[in-house]
Amino acid sequence: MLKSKEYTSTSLSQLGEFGLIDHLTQHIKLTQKSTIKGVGDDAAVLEVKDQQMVLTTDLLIEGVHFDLSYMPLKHLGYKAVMVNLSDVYAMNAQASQLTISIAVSNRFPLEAIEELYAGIYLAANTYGVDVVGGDTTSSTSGLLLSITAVGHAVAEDIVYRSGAKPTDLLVVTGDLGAAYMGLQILEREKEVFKVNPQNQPDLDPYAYLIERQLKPEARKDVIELFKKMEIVPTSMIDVSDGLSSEIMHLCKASKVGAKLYEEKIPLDPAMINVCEEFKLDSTTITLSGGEDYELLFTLDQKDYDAIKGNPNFTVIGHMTEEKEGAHLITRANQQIKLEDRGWNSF
Ligand code: TPS
Repeated sequence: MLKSKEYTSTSLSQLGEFGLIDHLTQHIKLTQKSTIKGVGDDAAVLEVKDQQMVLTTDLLIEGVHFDLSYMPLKHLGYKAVMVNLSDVYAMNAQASQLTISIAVSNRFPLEAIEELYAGIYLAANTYGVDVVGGDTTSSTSGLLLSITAVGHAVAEDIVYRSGAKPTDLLVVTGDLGAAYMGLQILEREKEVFKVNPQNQPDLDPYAYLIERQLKPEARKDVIELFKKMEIVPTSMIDVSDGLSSEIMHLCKASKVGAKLYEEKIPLDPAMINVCEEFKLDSTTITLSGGEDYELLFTLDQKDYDAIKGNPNFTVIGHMTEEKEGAHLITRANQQIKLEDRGWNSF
């Protein structure tokens, strides 16, 4: 029998997800003329004829990213598409095509897989993208779902993580932390919730939070707003791992610092209530919870008038010189160094 190789042990949890990515990509040298930039943004950017194409992929694993005891398969399909579209929108690009690959054990009957795909197709139709391919195979360890999304934009519109300037405003869409608190409720109840089809979150104090966890929406509307308002953020990222690590990514890529004001972080009242119920600090949850799939971006101050008063946007801070580092300014006016303590796969 073939024996697996013995490895000297460096633990992945010591490295962390981003340490592992840096390690595995450190020697990449781009050889294709069509590749605009290397690994490091929400999506890769390629030049195809005169268009810029963006390309991103995400892998979702049962037991790591989702728990089928409360995640209905239709929602899983929908959410898996959102996770990918959010990465395309984070580049300020329009999404156009998807490929869907699944590995599935024979514990799932056809009807279950049909439900998964009903969610995938619902998301694709709602967001105007085509499913154009994929792969289907068997699995001995539950369900694995890998989606690749393709998008496009003209070169001037593409937004990387690296364009923030020291005086730019730091802006976020929507509200934060609700998806994580939805997860806490679902983990507590461990039963299948049905998201209210009539979208009436006030009927149930938890409905909004559960919906944010089970049926997130990617912010295509925001990308369209940018176009209408004729503004292009200087840098952008989606909030999938938590505000803290996303801000750190922008700072690192742009070589700037940041000041984030605790009192400005947008919270839904239901999120605040449930944090109290769970005795959790709402700011900590927004910093490290993740899965909000909102857009975090930096904006030149001259563009402030365009977003002023628009309920989609909240200015939560501003960028600074790199040497000042990234800090949270608390309600008590204390300055706390931001740490990269978001969701980490390892
Ligand atoms: C059962 N979770 C899953 S993916 C993710 C987070 C915070 C962020 C992005 O992941 N366990 C269960 N369900 C969940 N929703 C979570 C954990 C939380 P990646 O960096 O792998 O793309």
